[in-house]
Amino acid sequence: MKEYPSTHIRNVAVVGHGGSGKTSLVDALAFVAGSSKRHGRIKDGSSLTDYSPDEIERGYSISLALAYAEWDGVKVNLFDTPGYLDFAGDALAGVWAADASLIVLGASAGVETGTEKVWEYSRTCEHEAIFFVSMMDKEHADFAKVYQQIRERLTPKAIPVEIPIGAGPDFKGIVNLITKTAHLYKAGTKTGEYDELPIPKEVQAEYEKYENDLIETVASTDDALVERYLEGKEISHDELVTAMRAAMKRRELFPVFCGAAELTYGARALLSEIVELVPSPADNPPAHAEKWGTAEKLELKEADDAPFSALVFKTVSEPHVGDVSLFRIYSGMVKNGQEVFNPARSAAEKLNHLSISQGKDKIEVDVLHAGDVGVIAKLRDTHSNDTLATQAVPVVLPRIPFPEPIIHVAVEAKERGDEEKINLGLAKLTEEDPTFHWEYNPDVRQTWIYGLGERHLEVILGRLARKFSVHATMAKPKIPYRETIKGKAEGQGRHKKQTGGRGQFGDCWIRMLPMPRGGGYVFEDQIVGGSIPSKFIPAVDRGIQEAAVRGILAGYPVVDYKVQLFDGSYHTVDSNEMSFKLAGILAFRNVSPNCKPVLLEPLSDLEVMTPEEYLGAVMGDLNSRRGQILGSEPGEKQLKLKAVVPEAELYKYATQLHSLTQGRGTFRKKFKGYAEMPGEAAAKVIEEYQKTKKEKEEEG
Ligand SMILES: Nc1nc2c(ncn2[C@@H]2O[C@H](COP(=O)(O)OP(=O)(O)O)[C@@H](O)[C@H]2O)c(=O)[nH]1
Ligand SMILES: [Mg+2]
Repeated sequence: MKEYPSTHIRNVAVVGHGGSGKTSLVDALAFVAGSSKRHGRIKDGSSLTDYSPDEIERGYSISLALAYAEWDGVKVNLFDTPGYLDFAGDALAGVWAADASLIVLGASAGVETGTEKVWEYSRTCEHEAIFFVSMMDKEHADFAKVYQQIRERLTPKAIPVEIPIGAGPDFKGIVNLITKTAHLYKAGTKTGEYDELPIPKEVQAEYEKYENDLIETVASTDDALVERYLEGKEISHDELVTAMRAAMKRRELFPVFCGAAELTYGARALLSEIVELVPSPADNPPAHAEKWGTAEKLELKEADDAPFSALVFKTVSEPHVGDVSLFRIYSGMVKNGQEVFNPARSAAEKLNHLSISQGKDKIEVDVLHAGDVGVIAKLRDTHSNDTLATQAVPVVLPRIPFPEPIIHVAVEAKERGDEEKINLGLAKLTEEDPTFHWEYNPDVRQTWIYGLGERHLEVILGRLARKFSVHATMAKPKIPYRETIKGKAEGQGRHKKQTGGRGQFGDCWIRMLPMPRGGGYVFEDQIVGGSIPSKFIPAVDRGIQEAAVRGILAGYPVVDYKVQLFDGSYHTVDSNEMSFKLAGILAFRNVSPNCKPVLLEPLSDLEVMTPEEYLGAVMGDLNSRRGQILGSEPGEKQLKLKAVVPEAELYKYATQLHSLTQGRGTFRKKFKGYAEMPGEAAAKVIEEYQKTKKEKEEEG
């Protein structure tokens, strides 16, 4: 493997909606460059970057994967990312760790939800973006339409640099507006070879229009050029490219290219454009880092002579290898076998078998320079989003702001007794996937897993099975209802038992009153004249709390109430703590049903983003989920609808919203608090509880 200095590296994240042709494009780029020896294909499971068993089985990308193409003496690192929102964390990680986004669109599908999402990511990371309209050979391919959609839904600053010759089955080449030449593909070419020709007559008119647009757009980003343009003077190829590079850097211009990746059409031209237009790491401004454990800020030059720093942007577990860390060097260089330091975990790590990745193949290298991307297996204490640095300069880099999980389900062990193993496995999996969380919910005695979508959680359970050999299934999460009281009542709890020798005796009188929501539990000792000796009073309190855990109506913990202990009696010989605790339990059971008990349910604040045309459907659906709509406001491109919805009604909401909005709606959810449950819904929960209770009793 050749050694590539920072100036000869390009880092490009290949992003876009699922099925837009990203993985096929990465394959084509690596293959036509000769860096990958065979042209892998999605169809037969041989693709370069979709190599995990999960991906081959499903036929789409799940994990961020790396490949490279060597072109014109430059190594183009390609980050193939998944398109489905369930795996958006990996798309963000790819965009974050690269220097430019190559946004792939299908020529018939155009801009889709996933395209909007990755566009947002490229904006977050403030780096260059290039559009590639692929699948020009497909039925209904329409370059002009897709370009129009990019302008309307993403950015008016997009501008074609290539246009197709023909479309669908007639797609045969591309015209490059900068070089003013046409590439006509040799039918049946396996490596994207073409004849370079003058502009064919059939696209002459179109060419003139697009070329004019391009020059005008580029010129308008540069004061000196625009003057010359208006005077009608010629603008040279080099001037155009220099101005384009500068405008792309400021995100004032986004070039559009086209082709058909699966046929390798357009792959060679695209590589040349990437090498020419995308900045090398050496062009980047310094990385901002912080000295570990201090507030001291450091600026690290992306150069070999700066202290070493790298971010682990992804951890994957690979069969036969174990955990593999993908990292991007932000400053300094690193040698095979070198010891580095993970400051946040105070761990020294040895970079044995330092490698780069061509899909599943790992190619060992002696050295990696500033800005390059590497892989390393079996780091001991390093996880996704950790920084690797040196003992001498222990810095941490900014962390990737991974999206928060939006859905949760319960998991159940397929085999009894596996619960502990499942929880251990889940804990390990959160280390490799920051968009995945888990917790044990003691209220409902279930393990909950949180993720970005159902597919995401299915994949997690698949990994659990493969990596930890435990099998779990998804179940509906139980709702942690609560109970409370709305009225005031008083009464007695009296425990008396006479068994031969020493008996048991405890007797108390309590009053129960409601507290405001969130007010918690309050116990007031109002005993005067020692009707209960003070040493037994805490026992009454404990008894009440113990009884309250088991509820009044449906077995859920009772919250937000006050108990006043105002009278009682005792026996000098038979009274003890246990008796008074039992008296407390009895008092609670006697009095609480007379205090107008009600069920409380958790509510969530919901923010739904939807295109306006689906607003009616989304609101109707929320109404049927007992949602309270607070209003809607215009967002940047979509409407933002705010509502408060009971958690019990939000099971599988992500799937429903997806189908209501043709995949374009998204939502965020936050726990709001507890509120009284309406009678009808509450009655169902109580009925359910009575039913299971009866079943249990019958079982004995
Ligand atoms: N006709 C045609 N099909 C393509 C092209 N590129 C990809 N495909 C097919 O489209 C599907 C999705 O491609 P893939 O590369 O997995 O898309 P990704 O999800 O964006 O990575 C696969 O079945 C590919 O075989 C293309 O240029 N032309
Ligand atoms: Mg893919």
